[in-house]
Amino acid sequence: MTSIASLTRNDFPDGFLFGAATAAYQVEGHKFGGAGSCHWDTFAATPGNVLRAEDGALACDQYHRYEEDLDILKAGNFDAYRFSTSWARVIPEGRGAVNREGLDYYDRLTDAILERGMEPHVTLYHWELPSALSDLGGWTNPSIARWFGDFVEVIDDRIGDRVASYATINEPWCVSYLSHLLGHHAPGLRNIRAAARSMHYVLKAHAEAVARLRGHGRNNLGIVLNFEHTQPATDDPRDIRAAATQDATHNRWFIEAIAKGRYPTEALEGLEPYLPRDWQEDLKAISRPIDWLGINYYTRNLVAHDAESPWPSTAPAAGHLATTQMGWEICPEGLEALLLRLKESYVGDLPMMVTENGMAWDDHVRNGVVNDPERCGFIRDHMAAMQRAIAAGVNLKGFFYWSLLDNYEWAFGYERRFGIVHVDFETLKRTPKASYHMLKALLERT
Ligand code: IFM
Repeated sequence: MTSIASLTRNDFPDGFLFGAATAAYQVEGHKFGGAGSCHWDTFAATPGNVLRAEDGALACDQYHRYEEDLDILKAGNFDAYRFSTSWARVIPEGRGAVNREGLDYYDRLTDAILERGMEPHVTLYHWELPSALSDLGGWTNPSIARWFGDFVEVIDDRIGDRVASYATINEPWCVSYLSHLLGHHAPGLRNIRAAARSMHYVLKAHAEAVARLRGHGRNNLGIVLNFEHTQPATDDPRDIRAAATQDATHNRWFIEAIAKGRYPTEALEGLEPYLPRDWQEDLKAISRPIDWLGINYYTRNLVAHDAESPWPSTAPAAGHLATTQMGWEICPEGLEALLLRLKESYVGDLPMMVTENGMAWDDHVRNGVVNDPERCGFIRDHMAAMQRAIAAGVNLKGFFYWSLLDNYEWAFGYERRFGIVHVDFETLKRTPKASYHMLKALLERT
């Protein structure tokens, strides 16, 4: 196998796709183009939720600067752009009237990607729920599946003829558990009943989207799940059990429902009392076949038992690995293990793509350049991990770096920089970082 330092595009299978990803609210500039209020606007406006109460009103202004961003991506020798469509931009009230300007934007963006010889990979929901739907309970309302299906059809009617792949939902764990039990993301609830319901309804919404898009004849449908490498903090059986519980709620809940039509017992232990009545009846639809699986992977998590806390009685424990600006441990071996686990236990030879992987760092422009050797190493190490998984038989078809641009990192505002392209949030000037130039060289076709 090639050494990490000399990896190139040629070390991956023919047709392996290299791209970069962003998401609507994080880059577009939500105040432009007639978008409606979304639950991140109000979450950010609530004291204490978001660093400096920053929101996505301006973000990177990709709404006006998408051509510049796509030129940068193309010049970096990338094959594909992963972007998301904002529900609140396209249907400002969540249901009913469509904002033509919003749809026109995604139409222009899709064409601009294709004109540059790249592939558009679309995520239909990446978190900007229209406030009008949030008022009705958002992801805890059983009707959300139907509302989402209607939105998805509006998008597909306009750009579906040119989309390379669709992901229905980005990171259902974040949409539900992180946002309704841990309260870190909009709508900021800390309520186990809301969490259990949203964990079920987000999967129903996924299933509804798959059904509607199949009805339109689409065969490029997937979902993007976020996984961590979960390990017990010690050999103590209580820590081992805590890690198994966290693995079940974080890593297994969504893939097990989709791939096997069931929820893990270790998660049902705490969540079943709060699931909606007759939840079992939905699992057949939830497990209807998809065409590919998207994997977001960033870190390992050590888990300890917390006797003070009610179920799931887990607490994070400190590890010894190097960390990113997010405090996340860097663990490429976890990605390799995850890809093998998914193949062996869940999806077999179903095509998979790493739809997000990357790191935040406190990057600065100095003398017109940004040196980010830590990120260069991170990318190479994770590429080597993917390569090992491919050599072991994993049907991995692509890799998208998160993110093309520094952008709105949710509760951390604009402080955490994940981009391979630096953004000055005063002037919005883009400066490709050393990691961008490294990838450009690595991806050059020879
Ligand atoms: O910025 C986020 C993205 O929106 C979803 N996946 C994780 C990224 C880094 O936290």
